[in-house]
Amino acid sequence: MAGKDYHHLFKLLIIGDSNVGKSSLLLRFADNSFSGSYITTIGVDFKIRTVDMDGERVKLQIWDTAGQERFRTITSTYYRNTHGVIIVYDVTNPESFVNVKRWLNEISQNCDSVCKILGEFRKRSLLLMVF
Ligand SMILES: Nc1nc2c(ncn2[C@@H]2O[C@H](COP(=O)(O)OP(=O)(O)OP(=O)(O)O)[C@@H](O)[C@H]2O)c(=O)[nH]1
Ligand SMILES: [Mg+2]
Repeated sequence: MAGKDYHHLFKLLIIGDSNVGKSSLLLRFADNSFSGSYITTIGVDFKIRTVDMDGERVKLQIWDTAGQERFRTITSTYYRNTHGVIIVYDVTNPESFVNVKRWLNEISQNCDSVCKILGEFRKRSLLLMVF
């Protein structure tokens, strides 16, 4: 780790429909905070959190994309060199779950080989991790 403050660096990408809680998930994970007001993400944003795992420092660089269709061209360029993609949907919005299929297609078009894990994360949002 000479010259670096971590042993491993992983780049993750968060995708999913607009207004499902992507930015809120990241805000909670990186800063442990929450805001009830909705400010749509313009293009792409990112946050960093370093976690300790088995004595190793793992730096997570997490990119939060805009769900709105009009930003799709910008956000699709962020799949490059990504180690994992997190698809988020809102359990109170069935359409956002139906659209998970579209997001999976988006991943297939932009990433080479991926394996998928579906896991429940918390009350409102579910995560589909694609590595
Ligand atoms: N009740 C409730 N509201 C939530 C939860 N997570 C997010 N919200 C609210 O849902 C709204 C949208 O959240 P965002 O995190 O901005 O959604 P987003 O997916 O980043 O949306 P885009 O940036 O437009 O793609 C905000 O008003 C949040 O406060 C949750 O777990 N429970
Ligand atoms: Mg957002």
